[in-house]
Amino acid sequence: MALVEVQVPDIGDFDEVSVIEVMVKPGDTVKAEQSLITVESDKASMEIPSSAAGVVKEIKVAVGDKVKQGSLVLVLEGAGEAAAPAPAPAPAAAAAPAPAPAAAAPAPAPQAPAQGGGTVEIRVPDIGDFKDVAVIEIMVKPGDSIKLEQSLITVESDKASMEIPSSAAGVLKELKVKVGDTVNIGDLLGTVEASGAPAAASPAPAAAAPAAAKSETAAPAPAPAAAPAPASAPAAAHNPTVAPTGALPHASPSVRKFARELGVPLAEVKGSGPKGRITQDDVQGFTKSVMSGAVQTKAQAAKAPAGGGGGGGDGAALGLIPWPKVDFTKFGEIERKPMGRIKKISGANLHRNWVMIPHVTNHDDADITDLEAFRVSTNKENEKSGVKVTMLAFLIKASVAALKKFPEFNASLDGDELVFKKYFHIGFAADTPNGLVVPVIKDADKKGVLQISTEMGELAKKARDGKLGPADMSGACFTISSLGGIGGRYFTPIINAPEVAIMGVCKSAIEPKWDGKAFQPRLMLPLSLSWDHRVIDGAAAARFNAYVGQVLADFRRVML
Ligand code: CAO
Repeated sequence: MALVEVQVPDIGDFDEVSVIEVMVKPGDTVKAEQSLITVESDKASMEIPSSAAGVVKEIKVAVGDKVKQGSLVLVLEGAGEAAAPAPAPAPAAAAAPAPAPAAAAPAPAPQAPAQGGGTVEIRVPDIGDFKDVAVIEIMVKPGDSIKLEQSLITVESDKASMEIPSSAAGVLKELKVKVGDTVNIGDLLGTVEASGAPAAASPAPAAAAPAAAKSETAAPAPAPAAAPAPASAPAAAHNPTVAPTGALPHASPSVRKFARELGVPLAEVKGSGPKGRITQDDVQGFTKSVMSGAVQTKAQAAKAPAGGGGGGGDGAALGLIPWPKVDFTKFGEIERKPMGRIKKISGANLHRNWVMIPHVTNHDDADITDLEAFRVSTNKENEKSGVKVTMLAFLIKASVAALKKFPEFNASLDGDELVFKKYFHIGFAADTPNGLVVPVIKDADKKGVLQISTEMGELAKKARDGKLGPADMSGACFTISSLGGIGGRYFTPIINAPEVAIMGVCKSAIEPKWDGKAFQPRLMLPLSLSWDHRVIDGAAAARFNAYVGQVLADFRRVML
């Protein structure tokens, strides 16, 4: 198989440019003219296309390397097809240097009147084969003193962006373009009251940029003189490009360079410019926010302790506004205490679950009049044994019955698969002095209410004493969070991932219920079922809740 070396073609007047992105890897099949790497100078960036088709055998450059015309980019194997356009960039550019290099680095169009001062027209220089490029950024305003080659505007096509430099030094008198305009070679950008210096400086850009050299005689409209040239073939080799392609942030090369110098992760900066383009001000603003602690970079957030370090860190990663920083002492006396270990751990888990699971909560009521009477009489009978049965134990049994009837509630999401569990371990939220923990009653389907009550008592004590081990708290299929002993009507419990539902229970109360003839005082238990809408449908959730209610209303159903 033939091996083909792909080199950096003629990239204009750039001596050495940095590789900022490598777009292919060994083994990739590339087409002729497919972009391989992105290189960047301080004024422009461009994608370097492949001169042939084939399979990438070896990559000879890495991000950060400096390359120039002729540098070896990679070696292709089995190249056969369409090799013709490949070397084109270099020789073509050599033959007619004007078009392509200009696209890479727009050369200041020489302006005859610049000699010795006077008003100089600044026009769009040769920008390769790009037509109707949009002005996306204006970097100067009338009255500004500008230097020769200072960037005036940034233009952008769908593939490329570049800064257009001034062809003269002086004071900007007039600006003829605005953001959103489209421009072409030779279009008037503005006028400069030349300071006189450009006369001497003039030859510099000419020497630096072949485009300028070519049009030395053209006085008022030098750039259009070069216009026919861009139609020539090598343009593909000279796509100065930025954000719209690949994964690069939407910013001009100089802004990217600025961000790199400061170590700012540009991908995390929100652009305020057109189409979300990141400006130098955005980079500065981001830097200030990070320095003041109002914003964390993703790298900082990754290093921060679980829980998001005060609530602000994760917000930045989610693109949210910073967490409010308040000096509470301004309003009164305060005391600071570190968050406890359990609070930090449970907080981080709750936060993740709340953000990642699309929760819906259904509220319902269960008539537990008869069950409560049974519970009270059972407790009376068992007074001597010391085992006290609470409503929660019945709820655990009722939940098992509902999980059996609705298996998707006894499942977990694992990628594109649902894991259905054939076991029935039920967690219950327990309030402890140190925070919330969830011990688990294992195999609740195989245990009676008395045994469940006994185990719950033991686990709750262990929880309060801070003695629960990991085994006591793992393996739950479904969780019940009961605030019934405390109060409240309904709430929206957060699902304990990777479970897909949780039952919240509040305090029962006697309510008048219509039996068809009269209102009857019934003991009603409020149920709040939160469920993962990725796994469970609303109708199933309503049925599940109703079924739990039916079981609690007539506990004989548990045996069904
Ligand atoms: N309605 C009315 N009264 C209720 C009730 C309900 N739904 N649930 C319990 N009660 C009563 C009990 O009957 C008991 O009364 P008596 O002392 O007169 O018999 C009293 O409230 C206290 O019950 P308890 O709370 O000790 O027992 P429990 O089995 O209901 O709960 C436990 C045990 C460990 C779950 C509980 O102590 C607890 O920690 N609850 C808080 C859970 C929590 O924080 N959840 C929120 C998590 S955030 O999502």
